[in-house]
Amino acid sequence: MDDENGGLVDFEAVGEFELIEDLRLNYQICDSPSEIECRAAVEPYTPWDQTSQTLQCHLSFGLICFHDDNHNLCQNYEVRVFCPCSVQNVAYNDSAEDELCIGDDLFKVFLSPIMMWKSADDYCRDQYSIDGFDSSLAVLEKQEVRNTLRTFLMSSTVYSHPPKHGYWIGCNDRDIEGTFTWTTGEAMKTQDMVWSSNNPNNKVNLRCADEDHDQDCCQLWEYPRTDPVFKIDDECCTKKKGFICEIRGKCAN
Ligand SMILES: [Ca+2]
Ligand SMILES: [Ca+2]
Ligand SMILES: [Ca+2]
Repeated sequence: MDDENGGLVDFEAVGEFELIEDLRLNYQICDSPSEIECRAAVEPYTPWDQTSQTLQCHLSFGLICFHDDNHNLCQNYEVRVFCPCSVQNVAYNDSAEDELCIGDDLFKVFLSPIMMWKSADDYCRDQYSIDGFDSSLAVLEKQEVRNTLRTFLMSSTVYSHPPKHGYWIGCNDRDIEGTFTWTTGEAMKTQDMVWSSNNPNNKVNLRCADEDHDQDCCQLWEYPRTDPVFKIDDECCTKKKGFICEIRGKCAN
């Protein structure tokens, strides 16, 4: 529930909610989980009941934190549930990925591990800039690339509903607000149709840990949630998401 368009009720204004019944909409969770773990995203090694905040964490409902109980701001919390061994418990393993060639370039789509934008770009460069190939988070300047990737995501039951509701791709406006550039350094041409409606909106959210708390990094966004079309959206760079790497020239010949 940490996305920007939560629904009809603005739950974010009231608190932080990670309800199991809501998580079931996007994650495969067994019918009878045996255990739950809650933790603050910024303090992952502190047990939830030893943080300075007042919240509830229970297997019967998930996690509830009201801003009113916490000086008007709950931290961002994460939950996970455990299932008995005989039951498949999670949909995403440590490196759920698929890949496809578009033209000469190879695109690798990662559901997990989820990472912040910069870490994801570093990962693409570190893992795949070998044998003379150049790699980074994916550049979607070409319409053919954009639409092939969107069609791939939309047509897959698993990839159409990624954890954290989007995939990092290789553009941002961190240097000059409102001017987006690709990871290759080339400018992103202004084409309204490539953006999700009402975006880029540079939405400010105090829970975004970035400087200015605004939105400077690009994702292919799972929106609308029921039938996502994966257009481009600007998002808080320090959120952790799946991502798409591009290895340029890998598919030539
Ligand atoms: Ca900014
Ligand atoms: Ca921005
Ligand atoms: Ca946005």
